Amino acid sequence: MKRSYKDLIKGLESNDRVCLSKLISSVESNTSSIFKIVNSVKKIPNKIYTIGITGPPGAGKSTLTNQVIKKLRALDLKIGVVAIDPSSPFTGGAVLGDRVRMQEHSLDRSVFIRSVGSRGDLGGLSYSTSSMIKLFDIFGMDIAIIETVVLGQTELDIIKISDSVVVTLVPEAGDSIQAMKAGLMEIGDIFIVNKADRGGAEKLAREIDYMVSLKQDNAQWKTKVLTAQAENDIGVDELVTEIMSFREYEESSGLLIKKRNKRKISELNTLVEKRLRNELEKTKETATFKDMVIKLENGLLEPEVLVDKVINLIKKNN
Ligand SMILES: Nc1nc2c(ncn2[C@@H]2O[C@H](COP(=O)(O)OP(=O)(O)O)[C@@H](O)[C@H]2O)c(=O)[nH]1
Ligand SMILES: [Mg+2]
Repeated sequence: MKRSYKDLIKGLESNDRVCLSKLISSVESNTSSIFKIVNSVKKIPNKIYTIGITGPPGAGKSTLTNQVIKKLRALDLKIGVVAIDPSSPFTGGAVLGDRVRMQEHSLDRSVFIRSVGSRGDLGGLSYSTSSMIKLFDIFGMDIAIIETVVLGQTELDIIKISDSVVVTLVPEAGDSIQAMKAGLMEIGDIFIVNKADRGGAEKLAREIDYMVSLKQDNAQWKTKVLTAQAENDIGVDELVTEIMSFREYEESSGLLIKKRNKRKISELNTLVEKRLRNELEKTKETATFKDMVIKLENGLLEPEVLVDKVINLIKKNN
């Protein structure tokens, strides 16, 4: 039997994983379904803390995410993961890789992992990811992890949803340059040079440390650059400790509230703009609007005069 939205939302609020899964699919396939959900829940807890793990493809983000989940589970935290690879299609190897690398948590009732492929529309993807985090929050998760590739400026929006951003790099030639080009140097709160077993990690870590220090003379938070071997569980404890201390800093300094409020305002702006554009499109179909266009074309009315009339028409139609 198909369950109604009302039932699904009730289930979500009472910790039903099937309902969480169904609602996640629903915001994934139709971004506007989050409106119905948010409007029907009693309260959004706003308790979840979001960690973004990003970097170039193959840097070991999924391996690292898997290890971080393990450490957080040891602290008895409930975790929701969204693993995104915008550069590969849904059935691509990367998504499969994510699944395989995080499979050990598939039986853990306190971990929920969703892999998301590309739909080509990064704006939509960042919106549906933020909706998924809201669902995790309502469900009662403590931590959300977003794993995503960043190759250029356009992917940065997805990671900006995070409360802290971990940039993962590897000691391969050119990685630091790529990080700079993609804007990763600006968004990282913590940097981690993975695959330290290959050598060259310390050197890259020092380079990044230097680059980060250049833009950080007066900052209260000193961005750390760590090295790790995700595969061998080396350096992951240090990473988790660092994430926790960054969170503490954000909370005690008021930075977290400031960041979240800024995000809410920008989300509101985007939603209002989108809604207004839709309303305008609808209004354009009305006879009154078409009549105005004819008058405009015949030189009977000027655009400056019509603006207010169009606005009034939109208002009247609502
Ligand atoms: N040598 C080495 N390989 C690693 C390490 N961590 C991950 N890998 C490997 O790097 C490859 C890509 O890892 P994956 O986690 O899928 O990277 P992602 O694309 O960034 O998510 C896999 O074959 C991993 O086994 C590490 O510390 N050292
Ligand atoms: Mg991955």
